[in-house]
Amino acid sequence: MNVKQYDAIIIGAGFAGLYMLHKLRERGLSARVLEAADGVGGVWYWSRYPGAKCDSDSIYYSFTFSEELYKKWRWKDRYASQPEILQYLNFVADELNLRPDIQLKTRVTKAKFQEEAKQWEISTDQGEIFEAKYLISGVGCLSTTNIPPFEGSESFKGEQYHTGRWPHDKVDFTGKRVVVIGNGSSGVQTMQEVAKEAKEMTLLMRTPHYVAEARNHPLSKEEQEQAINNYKGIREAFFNTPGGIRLYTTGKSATAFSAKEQKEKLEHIWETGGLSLGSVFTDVSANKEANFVVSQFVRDKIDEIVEDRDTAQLLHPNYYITTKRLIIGTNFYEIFNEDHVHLVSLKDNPIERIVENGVQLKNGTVECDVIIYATGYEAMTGSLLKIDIEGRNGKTIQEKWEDGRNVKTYLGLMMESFPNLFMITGPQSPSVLTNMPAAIEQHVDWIDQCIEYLEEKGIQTIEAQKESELEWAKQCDDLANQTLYPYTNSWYTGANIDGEQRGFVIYVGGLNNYKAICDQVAANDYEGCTFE
Ligand code: N01
Repeated sequence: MNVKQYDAIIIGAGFAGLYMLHKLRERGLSARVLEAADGVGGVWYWSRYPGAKCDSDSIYYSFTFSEELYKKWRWKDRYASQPEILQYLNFVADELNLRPDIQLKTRVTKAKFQEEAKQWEISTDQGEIFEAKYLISGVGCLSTTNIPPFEGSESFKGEQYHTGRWPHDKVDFTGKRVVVIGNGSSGVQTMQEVAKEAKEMTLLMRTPHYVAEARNHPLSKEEQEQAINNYKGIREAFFNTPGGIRLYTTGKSATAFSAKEQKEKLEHIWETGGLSLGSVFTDVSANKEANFVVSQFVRDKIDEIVEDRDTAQLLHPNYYITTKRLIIGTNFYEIFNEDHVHLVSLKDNPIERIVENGVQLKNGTVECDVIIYATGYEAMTGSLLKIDIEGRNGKTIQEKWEDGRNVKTYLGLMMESFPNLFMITGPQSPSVLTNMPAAIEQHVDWIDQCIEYLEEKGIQTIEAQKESELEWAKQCDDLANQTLYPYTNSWYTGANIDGEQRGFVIYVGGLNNYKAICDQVAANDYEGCTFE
């Protein structure tokens, strides 16, 4: 078999893979991106559901590593829609002339570390074999879709879609009865659009969630120019804020304000829109009292907006706000005032099976023509675990992480027994708690500098030490335990899949602090790692 040799193989052509490729090529290394889809874009290639948008302000949802590149692009709206983000990533691929080194329609199925040659052998679903010194994962945190194993789904006579694998052609809901399962970010955005067309729309809701107002709007020419002129400020926010983005904050604990002042601050955020309900007070995610103030504010808003008292009550979330990803929507709660929109709580009336004409619940069947699964992802670890990755001594990543139940990494970047394997925004890094392009740039820059170090010193492999993994896991746990996050079952903990807590696999200390730690590790000659 013809084995293709590269310095580095990068998995995935989303934000992460594109920037990694650019950096390694600038360094003079031969690198190839292998991408399963037939276009670049990563999650933004697949998530084409109606209304799909990013909830980071678009002016921050861009690469900042190149001032020239940043200044060449103009975002149309405050929150960029999926087609626009896909357009942006295609623009980046063209501007940086990345396409010659991106191989589409190629899924990596297996990667095996070869002890003697000290390199990775990578196999694809196209029957190809690649060999490379470095293997870099840009598979993303939210790319492997979760479709709950409801019995009978094959018997359904209508149409079925998952938000994360939406067809390229428009789906027409006119005159149809639509059931939506799931009300996370994807479900909320989808429902706002589907409700405009469908004859009937029913949400089957397992957990009510907090939905803040987005206040999306087209960016004026002045706003676009302001962003361009503020390039340095935006880049500065990437690496000097906890979330890689400037959000509104009072800089004080909720307890520093009277009840009236708290309400005024929260009203201001509701009116200006966005994710700042989580940042308005410094202790929303850490202090139960502060958290209650903000969560009660949203429950009160629901009561103000939703006319039917029972429906409003069912929509009341009761977990600590921000411990599941805060959702932003546009007049989301308002749709439940429309006669053709229905809400069914699954709490005491769970889904039993899918039948040929709808979804059978404990208390009866909801008949429909279309089922939309907005049921999320096997988050954080799912996409890596799907690849058969074998490190030293035949040890697989599934074994190392006990099928995702006991994740062990160093800085979320590397693993013991898996030399020269780097993860961009891997588990135990800040990743999904940040503006993703910021986290991605930080990781790619760090990996690139690490590779420079190895190449300059003629080192063949770098690998995390077991002890550094244990210490890192403890540091992540200790930080998480100072917050309210571990109190809630969510995709942050893996509990969205089977209800089983698997541990909190995100570094919650903020991207700014995390970057300082990573930089220190590099400055100390990659302490915590071993070399060969
Ligand atoms: O997925 P989710 P998502 N029976 O996991 C329900 C990013 N994103 O695709 O809460 C019934 O949040 C589940 O119920 P519960 C963003 O980071 C960003 O919406 O587990 N219901 C929940 O309601 C986001 O957080 C953007 O009880 C079931 C829903 O399905 C992340 O992606 C847009 C079920 C899943 O919600 C994931 O969002 C879209 C079952 N068996 C996505 N299993 C923006 O930038 C699951 N559910 C705006």
